[in-house]
Amino acid sequence: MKNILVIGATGQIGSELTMELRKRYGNEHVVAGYIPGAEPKGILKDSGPSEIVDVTDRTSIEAAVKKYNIDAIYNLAALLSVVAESKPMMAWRIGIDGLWNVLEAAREHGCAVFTPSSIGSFGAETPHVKTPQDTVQRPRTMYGVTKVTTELLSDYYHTKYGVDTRSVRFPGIISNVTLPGGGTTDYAVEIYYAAVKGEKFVCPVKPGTLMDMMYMPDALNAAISLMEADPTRLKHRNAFNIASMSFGPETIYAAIKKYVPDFEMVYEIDPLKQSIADSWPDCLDDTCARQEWDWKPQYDLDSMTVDMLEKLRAKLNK
Ligand code: AKB
Repeated sequence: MKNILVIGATGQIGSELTMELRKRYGNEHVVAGYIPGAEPKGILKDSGPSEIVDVTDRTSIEAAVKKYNIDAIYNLAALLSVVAESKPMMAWRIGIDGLWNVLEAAREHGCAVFTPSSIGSFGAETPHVKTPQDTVQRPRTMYGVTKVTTELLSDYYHTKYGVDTRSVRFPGIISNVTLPGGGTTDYAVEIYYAAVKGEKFVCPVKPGTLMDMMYMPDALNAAISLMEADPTRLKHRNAFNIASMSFGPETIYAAIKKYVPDFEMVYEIDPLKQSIADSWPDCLDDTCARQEWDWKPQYDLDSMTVDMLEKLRAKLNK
């Protein structure tokens, strides 16, 4: 990979992925693609090139690809699961019409493409414990529908046109830089902010609601390692199960309380979030990722909690 375009570079994953890619490949080789209203700021803006790239506008993608001689695209434009339920057509337009634009630009200009899938690509009929790599995918959310379609369309472009498409199924991503917006797993980020601010946390899902989660450094490493993996070893492409930790709200609360003893949490269930969470797996089996490209996470719940609390205390001056 020589020149990389990140579409959605100011979002939760994009803002940190862009910086990590710049660290690894050189600042000038990684272009931050953003839409008006979500301009890059601070170090993200100052450390390298940025360009308006709207995933729903193919000409803006092609212009950036040509201008910077791009050979790999990380396509992170998407609406998260909860917000996609209130804007299903927009979720499709960004997730799928947008993906089509990216894949066409990639086909024409010889780019590799990473477009994340999610644990949301599974549904109620999927085996929930140690969910296999290849299994039932019948989600009933618009987010899930777009993620399954993302996987299929990306595989189609690989087999039909030879476009080098690769992807992982991200769990809930926990980070301390940019907040997620409108996901089912957002509570696992918000709980840390509440703990550091000294606020009582109101949890939107019931105790015992297990979902896969991952600390941002492992998520970034997964995306970049997969894109660098030897293609001859890849039996799968779109998309690999990856996993590092799975917990319910009572477990993350206990992990935080160990370091913030007077932290309090109450439950106020959000029926939409609860029903989406109930339809998702408890924990994925990531054997194929481990075998085909040596996936190995670094963080568990405790080491993530220590790091999150330290980083957020510094960020929030607490
Ligand atoms: C969401 O909750 O919508 C996302 C996801 C798990 O894909 N964080």
